[in-house]
Amino acid sequence: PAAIYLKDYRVPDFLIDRTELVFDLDDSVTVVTSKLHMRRNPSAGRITTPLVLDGGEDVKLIGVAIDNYTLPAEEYHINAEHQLVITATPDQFLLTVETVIEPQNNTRLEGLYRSSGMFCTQCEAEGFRHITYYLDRPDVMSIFTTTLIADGEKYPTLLSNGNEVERGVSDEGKTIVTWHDPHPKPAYLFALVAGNLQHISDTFTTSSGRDVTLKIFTEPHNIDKVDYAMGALKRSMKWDEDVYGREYDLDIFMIVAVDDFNMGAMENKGLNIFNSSCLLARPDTTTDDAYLRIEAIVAHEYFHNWSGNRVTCRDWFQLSLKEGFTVFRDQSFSEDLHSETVKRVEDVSFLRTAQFAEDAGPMAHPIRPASYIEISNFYTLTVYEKGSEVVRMIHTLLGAEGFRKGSDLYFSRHDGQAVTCDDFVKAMEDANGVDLTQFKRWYSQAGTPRVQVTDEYDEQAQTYTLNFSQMTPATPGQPTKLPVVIPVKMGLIGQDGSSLRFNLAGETTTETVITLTQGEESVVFEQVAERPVPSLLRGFSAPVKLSYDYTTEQLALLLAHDSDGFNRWNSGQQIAVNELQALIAQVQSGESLNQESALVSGFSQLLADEQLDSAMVALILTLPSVAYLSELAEQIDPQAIKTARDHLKGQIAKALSESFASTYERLNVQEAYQPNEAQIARRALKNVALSYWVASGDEQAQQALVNQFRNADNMTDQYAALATAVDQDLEVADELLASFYEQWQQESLVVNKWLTLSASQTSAEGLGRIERLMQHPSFDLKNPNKLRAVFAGLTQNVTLFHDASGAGYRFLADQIAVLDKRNPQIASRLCTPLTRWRKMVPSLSDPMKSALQQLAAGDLSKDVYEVVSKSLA
Ligand code: B3K
Ligand code: ZN
Repeated sequence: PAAIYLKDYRVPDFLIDRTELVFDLDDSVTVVTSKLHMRRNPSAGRITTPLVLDGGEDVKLIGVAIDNYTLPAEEYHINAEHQLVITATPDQFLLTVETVIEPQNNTRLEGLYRSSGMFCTQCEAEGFRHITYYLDRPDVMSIFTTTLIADGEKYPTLLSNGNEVERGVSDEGKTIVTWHDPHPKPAYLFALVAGNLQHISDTFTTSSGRDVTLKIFTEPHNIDKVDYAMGALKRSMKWDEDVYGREYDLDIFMIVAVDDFNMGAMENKGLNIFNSSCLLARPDTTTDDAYLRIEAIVAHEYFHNWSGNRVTCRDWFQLSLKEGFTVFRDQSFSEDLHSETVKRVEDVSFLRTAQFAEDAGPMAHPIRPASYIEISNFYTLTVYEKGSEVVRMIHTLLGAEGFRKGSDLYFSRHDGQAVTCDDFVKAMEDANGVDLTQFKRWYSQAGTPRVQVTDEYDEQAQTYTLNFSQMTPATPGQPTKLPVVIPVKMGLIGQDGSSLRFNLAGETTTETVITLTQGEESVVFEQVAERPVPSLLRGFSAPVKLSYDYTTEQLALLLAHDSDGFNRWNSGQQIAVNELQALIAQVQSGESLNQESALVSGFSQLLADEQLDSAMVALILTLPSVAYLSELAEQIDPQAIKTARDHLKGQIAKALSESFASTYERLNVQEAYQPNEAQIARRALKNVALSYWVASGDEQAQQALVNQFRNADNMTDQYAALATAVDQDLEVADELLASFYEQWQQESLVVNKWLTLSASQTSAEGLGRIERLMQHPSFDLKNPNKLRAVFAGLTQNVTLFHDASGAGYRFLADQIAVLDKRNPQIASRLCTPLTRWRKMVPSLSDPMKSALQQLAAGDLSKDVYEVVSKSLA
C-alpha cells in the first residue's frame, strides 16, 4: 500500500452543490439511489479531467446516468482502487448513481452497518464511499436531502441529519421519511439510523431565544440510562454560548446510542451517534469516572458542531484542526464545571503515559502528519491530546481574552469552509497582532521536547537565574529538530513554603510565564529575598519533559506548599518516581529492596488533614502506574516495575495501615448516590484508602472490602472493591468475580468490566483463561467493546502478557491476524503494545519483535500493514 502526502494536496476537480439520497432499507439488501448536482470546480483550473468518485469493494454498482442519459458500460469503469471513473461529463450536470450494499455483512463497522437489530452509519473518515460512489473528501461540502424507506413495523425510528421535512407511506406500505440538512457538509458528517428505538425529549432555549428540541434515542431496555447524558448536553450547549459565543444552528439535536461502534462517538451534523459505553449511565451500573467521561464526550461531540462541522478540515492531514481544538474545548468545559486541578492532573497523567509513549515510538508523528497510508491510524493521542496541548499553549500565550478574539475571528472568517491548521493559527495571529511563525513548529515536528533547568542564586545581589536548554529527540523521518516555543508558567517558593515575590522585566509578581524560544537561554529574577525552590511548568503549561535536579526535601516542600495544585501533585509523583526507579534497579540486580520511603510521612500528613480536597488527596496517594513507569524507563522491564510498585505500595500500606483504616471508616458513609463533586471526591479517597488498607494485609480490611462489594448501591464502590480484590490477588477474588457476573449478566456494559478484570487476573490457567473468556457466552467478536475489554485486561496482565516465552505476544499477534479480516480498524489499534518492542529489555524485545514479524508475513489490511511495517522499519 502506498502513502499519501500532505504536499500533494490539490483542490477537487468537481463540486457537489446538492446531494439527494434515497435508502431502501431491507434486511437482505439496501438499495441506495444518489442524485448529485455537480459542476466543475472553477478554482481547480482543469477542464478535461475525468470524474473520479470514491467507492468500496463492498459497493455494487447498478447503474449511472448523467442528466437523463443512462451511461452505457463503455462510458465508465471501476478502477483498481474501487473508484468509479466517468471519462466525459458536461461542466454542470445531475449524476444519478444506483448502488446496492449489504449492511448486515459489514463487519468493518464503517459506512452503513447493522448493530443489534438497527441500521446505523459511521462515515468518518472514509466510510461514506462504502455506501455509494462519491467525492469522499472533507473539502467537498454539499447540502444533503435524505429519504429513508423501511418497514415501519420493524424500523419505526428513521433518522438522518437536519430536520424531518416529509413523512409518508409507499405503495408497498413501507414508511418513507425525508430529512433535509440546510448546512453544507462533507460526506463524513452524514448519518442515518433506522431501528425500533425509544427516546427522551427536552428543549434548550438558545441565547438568542430559539427553542431547540433535544432527543436521545436508545434500544428500549436502555431508556432508563439516558437522563444524565441529556443534562450533560444542556450544560454543553450553555457553556459553548457563554465561553465561545457559539449557538446551536438547527431546530433539533439528536443523539443515538449503538452497541457496536469502533470508537467513542461521532459528531454527525444534528445526529450524533455514540458508542453506548460513552452515553448510558445509571448509578448502579456506571462508575464515577464513566459519568465524567460521558459528560466530556457528550460535550466534545456537541462542540464539534462549530469546531469541525461549521468550520471543517480541508484534508485529513488537518485532523488536529478539529480534534485538538475540540479536545481543548471539552477539557476546559470539564475544568470549569468540576475541579480544575483534578481534571488537569488526570489529563496530563494520560498524556504523559500514553501520548509520550507514542511520540517516542515507531508511529511518532507531528500533530499535523506529513503522510499516511491509512488515515484511520491517525486518530491518535498525538492528534487529539497533544493537539489539545498545542491549542492550550496558544491560549496561555494570548490569554483568555486574546484567545477568544482569535476563535471569534476563526469562526466568522471560515464559517462554511474547509480549512487548515495554518488558517487557525492565522486567525489567532491576526486577532492579536502577534507572530506565531516559530510556534507553528509544534504542528510539523514530532517527539516530546526535553527541557533541562539549572539555577544560581546570588545572595549579595538578590538575583536568581534560571538556565534553560531544550532539545527534541529524533523521531522516524525527522533526524534533526529546531527549538520550539515553550511557555513555562512558574513561581518561586521560599523555605517556609510561601510564594516569593520577584521582579522580572520591571514588574513585581509571584507568578509569570517565561516563553522559551532558543536552544539555550537564561532568565534573571531580581529582588529575590532568599534562595528559592523553583516551581516550574505550573499546570503543565507545555507538553514537554522538564527536569530540574530537586532534592527529596525540595519536592516535599512543593508537595506541601506550592500554590499551584498541579505542581503539588506532580512533586509527590516525582518523589514516588525517584523511589520506584531505585527499587526497579534493585529488583533487576537482585538486591534486597529498600525499606525507607519519604512518602510515608508526606502521606501521613495528607491523611491527617481532613480539610484537604479528598479528590486531590486521592490523586496524590495514587502511585505512578506501571504504564507511566514504562514510558519513563530506558528499557522496559514490566515484571521488575510491577514488583517494585507492589513493594512500595505494600510498604506505605503497612506503615500507615491505621490511617488508611480510619480514613476509610470516616468516608464510608451511607448517602443517596449522586455523581456530584463532593461525593465523587469522597468515594475516590475512600477507595484509595481501601486499596492501601487491604495491601497492608489487615484481615479487617478484607472484610470491609467484601462488605462494600456486597452492600454497595452504586457501581463505583462495588467495582472498586472488586478491582482491589483482583489487583491484590485476594483469595476471595474468584468468588467475587463470579458473583459480579451473576448479578450483572444482563448489563452488557458491566459485563465488559468483568471481562477486563477477569483477563487481568494472575492465574495458573495462563492464556487458556483468555481463550476461555473469548468462548464465554457474554463475549461477541462483532462487538469492539468486548474485544477492547478482553485485550485491555490481557495487556495489563504483566505476568501473562510479558511472559518470557513470548507466548503472550504471539497470542495477541494471532488474534490480530484473525480480527484484521473482519475489522481492520480495531485490529490495528490492538497492535499498539507490540510497537514498543525496541524499548523492552532484551529478553522481551526479541520475542515481541518475532510476534510482529509473524504478523507481517501474513496478508494484511492497510491499517495493520502500516503499523506493523513502521514498527519493524
Ligand atoms: N470524529 C470522531 C472520530 C472518528 C474516527 C474515525 N475512525 C469522534 C471524535 O473525535 O469526536
Ligand atoms: Zn472529536
